[in-house]
This record gives sequence, structure tokens and C-alpha cells, in this order.
Amino acid sequence: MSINYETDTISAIATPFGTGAIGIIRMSGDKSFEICEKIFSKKLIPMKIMYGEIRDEGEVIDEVIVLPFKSPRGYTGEDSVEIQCHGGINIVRKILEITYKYGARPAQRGEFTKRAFLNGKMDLTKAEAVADVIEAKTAKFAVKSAANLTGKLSQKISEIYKLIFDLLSKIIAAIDFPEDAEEPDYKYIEEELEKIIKETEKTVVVSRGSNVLRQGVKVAIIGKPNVGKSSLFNILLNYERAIVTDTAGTTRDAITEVIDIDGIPITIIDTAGLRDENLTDDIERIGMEYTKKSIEESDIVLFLFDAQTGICEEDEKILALAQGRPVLKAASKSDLTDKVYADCINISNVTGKNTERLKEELKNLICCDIEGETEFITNERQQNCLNRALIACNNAMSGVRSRQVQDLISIDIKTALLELGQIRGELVTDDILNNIFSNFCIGK
Ligand SMILES: Nc1nc2c(ncn2[C@@H]2O[C@H](COP(=O)(O)OP(=O)(O)OP(=O)(O)O)[C@@H](O)[C@H]2O)c(=O)[nH]1
Ligand SMILES: [Mg+2]
Repeated sequence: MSINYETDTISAIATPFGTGAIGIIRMSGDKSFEICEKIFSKKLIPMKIMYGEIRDEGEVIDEVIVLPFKSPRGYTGEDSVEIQCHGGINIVRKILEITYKYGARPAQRGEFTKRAFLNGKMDLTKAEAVADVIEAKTAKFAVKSAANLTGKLSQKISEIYKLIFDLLSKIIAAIDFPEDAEEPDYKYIEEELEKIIKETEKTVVVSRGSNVLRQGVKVAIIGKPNVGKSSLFNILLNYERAIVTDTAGTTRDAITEVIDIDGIPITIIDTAGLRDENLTDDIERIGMEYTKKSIEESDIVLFLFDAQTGICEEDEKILALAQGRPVLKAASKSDLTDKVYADCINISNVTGKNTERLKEELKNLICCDIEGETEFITNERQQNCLNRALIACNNAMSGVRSRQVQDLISIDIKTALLELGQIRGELVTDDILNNIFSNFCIGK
């Protein structure tokens, strides 16, 4: 393992850029106390909240509260200091610059958390959860990511890791010390591998659910002009975002907004009404191209038709454009007719009839391949490790079934173990770490 650990002192603004009640500058590294004492009016007492002034060459910059953490306590596990000042951006920047002047250097993205990981304050699943909590698009995603901060994912991985580790130990013991340890029988290895594969598969399935929560889904509302697409879009958003008129061809540009349905971030696209070719209006023609593009980019298509007329030939042509994608059909303006359509939701954008059901159906369509509730959030890196571990276990299983020598089987089992170890951050390289932490914000 090659990990570069730098112990120089880093400094960054930890609060959002902009004006607020307080701003926090955070420093971490061997010289944090020394630098802080050069600019703070008092001598630091570790783990004590201290009130005083920040001064630069005699000039008072601000009244502040300082929190000094002595290693191994605090977020990074190094000596570190948090300076809480007044939240004007110019004051915060000024104090940051003064910390640079006296020997700190600007922190890179995620560098505080990287140091926390390297100091054993958290494993990699927790470090990655920190970024997830900060970047969460919905409250549910934030809560699920926070579960990883308390070790949910780490715990699950540890359980599987232990099963593999125990199995591997028994096989290797017999290979390395044939006089003392007996080779485990194939039936035993097969049973253990079965357990491991089942648990890993379950975890992979749960992971898929977190992808939906992480990335969300795109839904394009399509249909003929004037069927009520923009009206429905506004209802889903809960405010008048798109212009609604009784003139066909009102929406000319695709409009996009994100809503939260049960914690799933859903990007809804209101499109220009699709009409037959031979359009004379250039703007409308461009709008139609946008619509076709919106359909291509969407995961799910919400197709609207007018309940008064039913699905006509023109509607069929529009529906054909959505081929290959899951389509949810809805009949709008059902307040104006008694006709009820099977296999679709009969809605009214005027009375609000069935809009809750429509949301529910949308959610069902999105979640159809997620089994059960997602216990924890995973990211692509973790999922790739899990998948590779699963492949290695399946290879080992084939080896067992064809009664391969156990020496060979142990190679696949070892691969599975290494892959799982990478999830928690054992045996990761500097490249992997830099890749992970480069997605963080500065100051975290
Ligand atoms: N009664 C009734 N009127 C509706 C309903 N939905 C939309 N309308 C009306 O139908 C007209 C067109 O609605 P829009 O939401 O602009 O339709 P659109 O599909 O976005 O139209 P384009 O942007 O032109 O393609 C407006 O006058 C709406 O008030 C509905 O469910 N019931
Ligand atoms: Mg419209």
C-alpha cells in the first residue's frame, strides 16, 4: 500500500461561502496551535472553548471563539483548531489569509476527512458517507447516508468479510500446515460459499435501491398540444412554474425541475406538445426537437392524452416515440367527461383528482426492481468492489464443484476478501483515495 501522508498544516473555510451569522475556519496539522497562537489573543488550552480576538500585526480583525483539539481528539485526529468568527465573507476570508500568512497552506478537497481516515478516525465507508450527507439531494438520502456514518454499511461488509476470512483461514491452514490442519471437505466449503454468495447478492440488490436515491430518475411528460402537460407539471411541483394557456403550442422549450417523491429525487421535464410534422413555426419545430431529446434522456415517460377524445392516431404516433421506455399513461381533463379509461390513470388538473395516485404509480414504476427498503447507501466504487467479490466467489464455487485443488480455490476466495477489504479502506492505494476525496468540498 502506498499512501502519502502529509502532516503539514492545512486551513480552509468550513462554512458555505456567503453571508451568515457565523463563519468557521478550520486548521489541522502539527502547527495548528502554533499558528493560531500567533494570531489569537490567548494561549490555547486543549479541548476548551475560548473567547478572544484575532489580531494581525496588532490590528484587531474580529472577536472569535476558538476550539482547540489536541491529537488524537477532534475530527482529523491531528492537532486542529476551529475558529468561529462573524459570518461576513470578507472577515472569514481575511482570517483564512492570515492563517496562510503564518504557515498554513490551503486544504485540498476532502483533505480533512482524508486525514481523519488515515488516522483511523473512520473507515472509508464512513468517510464517503460524509460527502454523501453533505451532497444529499433529499432528506431521505441524507438520513440513509448518515446511517453509514454510524457504520451500517461497514457492519454489513464486516459480516461478509468475516465469513470469507474464516473459510479462507481453514483452507490456507491445511495448505501451509498439512501435518497440523486437515483440508476442509468440499461439502463444507460449498456450504460456506453458498452463504457468502447469498449475503453478497442481497447486499448487491440493496445497493441498486440506493442508486435510485442517489441519482434519481428523469420523467418526461409528453402528449399532444393542449392536453394539460404544463398543468400537471405545475401540480407535481406544487407551484405555477410553467405557463398554462388554452392556446395549443404554449410550451416551446423543455422545462426541468426536481421534485422529491418519498425521498427519490425525480427530475420532471415539461415538453412542447408533439404535433404532426410540417410545422411552419421555427420555434415550435425546435421545441419538438427538444421533446424528442427529452424522451431519449428520460428513464420514464409520462404520456398524457385528453380523456374527452381518447387515444387517437396522433397520440399513437407520439406514444411510438417512447418505445423501449417504461410508460405511465394518464387521461387528463377527466372532469370534463364521464369516460373512464382502463390501464391508465384518469386525472384532472383542475380538481386534482388522482394526482396522488399518479405519484404513487410513478414511484412503483421506479421502484419495481428494488426489493425492500434500502438499509444503506452505496456508491459506484463500493458496488464495483461488491460485484467483483461476487464474481470471485462464484469462480471459487465453480472450482469447488469441479473439485479443483484447494490451493487454486483459495486464490479466488482471497480475491473476494481483498475486494471487500477495499470497501472499508483496507489496501486502498493513493490513487483510489485521491479519486474519492477529490469529490469532496474544500473544508471537509
Ligand atoms: N378542465 C380541465 N382543463 C384542463 C386540464 N388540464 C389542463 N387544462 C386546461 O387545458 C389548457 C391547456 O393546458 P396546458 O397545461 O397549457 O397544456 P399543455 O399540454 O402544456 O399544452 P402545450 O404546452 O401547448 O403543449 C389550459 O387552458 C388548462 O387550463 C384538466 O385536467 N381539466
Ligand atoms: Mg405546456
